[in-house]
Formats: sequence, structure tokens, C-alpha cells
Amino acid sequence: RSEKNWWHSATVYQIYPRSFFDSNGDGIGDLRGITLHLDYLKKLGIGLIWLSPIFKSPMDDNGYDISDYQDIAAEFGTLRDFEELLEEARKRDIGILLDLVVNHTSDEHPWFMEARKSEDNPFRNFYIWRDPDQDGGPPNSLQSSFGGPAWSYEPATGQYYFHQFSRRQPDLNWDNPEVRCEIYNMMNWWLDKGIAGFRMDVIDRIAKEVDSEITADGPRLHEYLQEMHRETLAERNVLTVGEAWSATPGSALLYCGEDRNELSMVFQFEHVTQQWDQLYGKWRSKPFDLVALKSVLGKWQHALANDGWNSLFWGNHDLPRVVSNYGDTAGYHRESATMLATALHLLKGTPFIYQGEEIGMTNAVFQRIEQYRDVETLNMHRLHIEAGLSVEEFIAGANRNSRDNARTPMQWNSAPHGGFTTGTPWIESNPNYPQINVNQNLRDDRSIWNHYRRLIALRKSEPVIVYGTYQGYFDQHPNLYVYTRTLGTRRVVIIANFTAESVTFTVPNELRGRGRCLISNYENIKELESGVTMRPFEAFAVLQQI
Ligand code: TEU
Ligand code: CA
Repeated sequence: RSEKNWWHSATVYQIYPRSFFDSNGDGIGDLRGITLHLDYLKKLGIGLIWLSPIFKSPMDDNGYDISDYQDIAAEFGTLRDFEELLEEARKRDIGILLDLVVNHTSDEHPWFMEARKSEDNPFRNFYIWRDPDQDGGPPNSLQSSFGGPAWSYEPATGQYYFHQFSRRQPDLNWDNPEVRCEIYNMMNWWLDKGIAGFRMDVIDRIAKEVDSEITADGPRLHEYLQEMHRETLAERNVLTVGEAWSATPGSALLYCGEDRNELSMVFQFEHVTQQWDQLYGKWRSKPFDLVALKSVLGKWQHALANDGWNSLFWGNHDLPRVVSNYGDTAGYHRESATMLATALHLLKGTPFIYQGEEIGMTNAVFQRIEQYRDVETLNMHRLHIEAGLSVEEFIAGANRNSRDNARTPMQWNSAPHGGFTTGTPWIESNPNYPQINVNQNLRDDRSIWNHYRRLIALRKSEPVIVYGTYQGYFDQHPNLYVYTRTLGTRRVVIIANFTAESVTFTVPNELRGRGRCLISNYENIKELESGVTMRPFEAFAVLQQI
């Protein structure tokens, strides 16, 4: 980690600790469960782990509601367990990114417990309070991301407090310099322990101006991020990735431009939201549209081609499983999962793998609302049913896009609950664990896991994959994603069939010729002739000298 942009050739693996591995049989994944599997991750080849929140929390939002930033949730372990994990990871050259959740705290954070007591409490101004409107209702119509008003009434003082997520996640007031100072001290405390950086939760939402109804991308956002950089990150060679649903190709460079001194990169979600309904969002998503997807991916490749840096991801703990969302889990599970990995990992940027993606885990198959655990899904269920949606319709939407799809336990082997726990898991395992699990993947050289391992290794051995210039072809083709990456005299041609149909196409003159196949999910191809037939979900990359 001594070189400046050491993370350019690394691949990050996201762990959702609650669902990764339970080491003590209480049904909840924990830190020791992660430490026990570091060799597994080392074999895969990843350079960094992003740990979803591990801090003390009442778990209203599975840890995205923190009640003590400098302690570990008891169900996950202790600070000692964390230090052991950090040390064991370091021995294997794996860095740890912590999840920095500082847009809000838990309502059980001591700051909020104080703040809610009285208007003159010293912590009052750590949060955002407003008087009711004339009718006693919320001060304005801002809505929470999890449904319902973004304001909750606090009877003790007769005011409302602001929360962009659940009512148990009050928003911090970043305009208060004391708040910022506390956060920077806390960040330095973790950085001094030797973590490799932070993933920053909803970082685009910290600088809100609630009276003007501005929540994302507020006017002081970049001032705060530059201050944060000065106070914590400068002089440390760490990686930071900010979650920014509002980021556009234009605004992204403000976060991650080389001379900005803010973040290394952002997660942007345009490829995710282009699939959602204008009105109902993800609860009613549109059919898959490859042309639209390619256009978004290409746009971002160009936008950050010469400055800034892209993050590359298909999924995370908030999104459906990639193979369920864009692939074919029935007939072409292995082919589509490996095709999707190929298409993403050979783009320019830093790839993020969400736990279980490397073995092709699929969406949950819940039939009843009682099987869901996610606060967002449960809130939305209540609101949509009140608004007249049928239970069947809601469950159909949730089956596609509920956040719980990605949160079922990691499938290690064919033992009960996929070997995740010897107890009862906090959320039901996907019943397909006898077929889809780590053991079965490790045994088979052609498995999804081995394909991911090869992609991760390629990024480390081929500079053209890290730095090559991107160019897309056949933008309007409804089945194929074709692009090249070029660096000096080396060019990689990537061709991926996103459909279950066989597709024959004419290779453009300039791309024809012999080469070395870097990776393929059928058999290796040595030459791009004038016509190429792509089988269902076939994908390969050919390295050519030009
Ligand atoms: O997510 C932010 C966020 O906007 C999503 O939860 C979004 O609302 C949802 O996926 C779209 O319907 C981050 C975390 O990743 C998420 O897990 C947390 O719940 C949220 O912030 C609050 O901390
Ligand atoms: Ca446990």
C-alpha cells in the first residue's frame, strides 16, 4: 500500500457481517466468522474487504443505525476480535474498509438521547429540529427513503426531528462544527488502527438544507468533504468510496477529481435506477434493457476517463442478486453469472464483489411478508397495502427488489442452512444451497468462483485492464455488449452476449485478427474472424497486439 493509487489494480469484496459466517451458533454472522474465512478470500485474490457496519447498534437497520462509533456490536464480537481480524487480514495483504455512517446516528446514540431531552441541551444542535407547521403536522413535506415523512415528533420538547431514513436514524446536523469535529476524531481513531479506508454511507446527503427541501448534493457538501480530507485522510494513503445516489457524470468529478482532495471514487447508481419505474421506483421495475444499460456504463467510462475513477459493481446489500436481476437463473446460471462478471470486471475502475456473488447466489424466494426482515421492505409493505396494492403484487415486487434478496446467509456447503450457522439463522437461507455453495464451486475448475478468481488475477497482471482506454461498439445491439480497452500497442476486445439466444454478428474490420484469449466462459477463442457466433450468455476477452 505504498504506491499512490495502489487500489487501482485491486478488487474489493463486500462483507455483510450478519450473513457471512456465524462462528458461535447464535444465528448471526460475526467477526470471528470473517477471520476464519480470510484464506478463502485470499485464494479468491481480493485486495480489500469492505465491511458493512460492525459498530454498536440496536440494529433497526442492521447496523446502519450506530449508537457507539467506537465500539463493536456485541452480536458481532469485541474490539479485540476486530483487531485480530485486521491483523490477520494484514498478514494476507488484505486491507479493511469500514463503513462510515455519519449522515445519521441511531436514536440510541448518547448524543441523541441527550439532544431529545430539552431545547437547551448541549447536544440539541447535533441534530435537526423544527417546530410543527400551523396544524401541528411536520414542518414540510420531505419524505424518508424508507417511506413516510422525514420528520418525527418528539413530545418532550414539542418539536420534530429530521430523518432521511427510519425514525430511529435521526440525521446529524453537519452545519454544526462540533459534529464535524467529533466525526473526524472518530475517523482518525480508526485510521490510526491501520484500516485501509472507508466506504461512506449516503455521503451525498450529509449537507442538507431542510428548509429549502434540499437533501442530496447540498451547497456545502464539497466544503465538508474537503475539510474531512484535510482533517483525516490527507497524508494517509487510504481508499475512500462515497455512496452517492445523486451523482451524475458531471458531479462525480467534484468528489473524485485528482485535484479535489475529497474521495478516491464514488458509487453511482445510474445503471441501477435506469431500470426503475419513474413513479413507483424499484417496487415496479422495468424489463431489462441492454441498450439503456450499455449507454449508462459507457457514459460513465467516458466521464471519468482522464480524471477521477469509477467504481464497478452490479450488486450490494441493498440491491437484488446480479444473476437474478440481469442473468438467467434457470437454464444458464453459470453462463450468465460468468458473463456478467466478465462484462463488468474488464471495464476501467475498481470492481466490487458482493459476498455470494462469486458463487452465483440468487434472490431470496420468500412467499410471506413474515419472512422478510428489512426495515425498508416492512415499512413499504405497510404503506403500499394501505394505499391499495394487493399483497401478491407487493410480494412480487419485493421478490425482485427487496434488499433482503442479498441478505440471505452465505452458502458455504450443503449442510443445513448452507453451513452458515449451526443454529437458526436470523433470516432464512435460500433453499438452493445444496446446489449453489462454496464447496461445490471450489471443486469445479469451470465454476463461477474460478471465473471470478481469474478476472481478479487478470486485473493484477494486465495493465491494459487497469488503464486501457474504453471504447464501445454496437451501441444499439439488443443482445451484445462489445467494447475494447486499449493501452499502447495492446488491445483487449470484450464481447458479451446478455441473452439466452445465439447471436451471429459481423466483426468490424478493425477488430479482426488473432490474439490471446484472456478469459472465456465457453472454450477459448484464438481469432476474431469476420463472423462470430455468440452462444447463450457467452463472454470472452481477447488480447491483441495492434
Ligand atoms: O443506502 C442508502 C439508500 O439510499 C438505500 O437504502 C436506498 O434507500 C434503497 O436501497 C433504495 O430503495 C445506505 C445503505 O447502503 C443502506 O443499507 C442503509 O439502509 C441506508 O444507507 C441508511 O443508512
Ligand atoms: Ca454469531
